[in-house]
Amino acid sequence: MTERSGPVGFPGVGRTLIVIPTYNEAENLPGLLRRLRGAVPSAEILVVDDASPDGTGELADGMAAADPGVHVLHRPGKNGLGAAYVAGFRWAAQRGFDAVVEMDADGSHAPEELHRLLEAARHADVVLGSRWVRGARVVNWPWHRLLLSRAGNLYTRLALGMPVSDATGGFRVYRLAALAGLDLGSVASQGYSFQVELAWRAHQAGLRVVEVPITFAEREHGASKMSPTIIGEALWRVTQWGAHDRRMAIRRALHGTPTGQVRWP
Ligand SMILES: Nc1nc2c(ncn2[C@@H]2O[C@H](COP(=O)(O)OP(=O)(O)O)[C@@H](O)[C@H]2O)c(=O)[nH]1
Ligand SMILES: [Mg+2]
Repeated sequence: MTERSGPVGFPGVGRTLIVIPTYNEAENLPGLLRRLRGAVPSAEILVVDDASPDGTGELADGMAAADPGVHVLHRPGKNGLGAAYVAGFRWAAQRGFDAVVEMDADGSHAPEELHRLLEAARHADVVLGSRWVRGARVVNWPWHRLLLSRAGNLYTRLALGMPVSDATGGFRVYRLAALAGLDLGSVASQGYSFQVELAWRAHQAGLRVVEVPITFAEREHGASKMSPTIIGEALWRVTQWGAHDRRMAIRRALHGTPTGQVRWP
């Protein structure tokens, strides 16, 4: 029986596409895809590769040729995580998927935990896999990454006032109907501030956002693409969004409450 002839997609969520951005993940991708197909066979997979010099894209093509549930989107060069996800979400919307999953290629997010996020998506618009709620675990992360994540989330909470413990994580589920209202075309984030930007937009738009505890493990192969530029972009953007929130609050206090369409900065 093929994917499409059975009950369609994940029960209670519908046709689900797992979007995996890759840049030099050749050592990690084959094992991850094998585990994913075993753990959640009802979901399809889209690898979004930015012309990785290590051949990740060609490797993904080989896996897609052997499995109709695996697809590949090739982009011409390294253009950031945010742009890769926006391209992947568009691909899903054009093909009638009901939900998209965000997931790293490096094994930090366990395929065996994905079904818990999808189960939570039955009653939510956005599900955030969270490292900083009760029941979550972080394994083998060096102290400077722990510190960066805790400090980044604390600053985000203070600046944006969102009741979210882990706004920077990258293991998530979005229902496409909800994403459609977040105006992805105007998302400016290139790097990992993309994760904060989408959580913030979802919160601003009044979507149902829930957090599910995950076990996050440091990658075993390959190198992180985190860089001072990416951290700088996140700091700058979060500060700008916080200032925008405050301006809007002052405007509401002075001129009443113009509700209706949310305007992004
Ligand atoms: N397509 C694409 N994927 C990227 C880019 N930057 C990072 N990634 C992928 O995004 C995921 C998270 O990146 P990673 O380096 O593991 O970040 P870290 O977990 O914060 O250290 C991995 O699957 C990377 O291969 C990019 O510019 N383009
Ligand atoms: Mg990683």
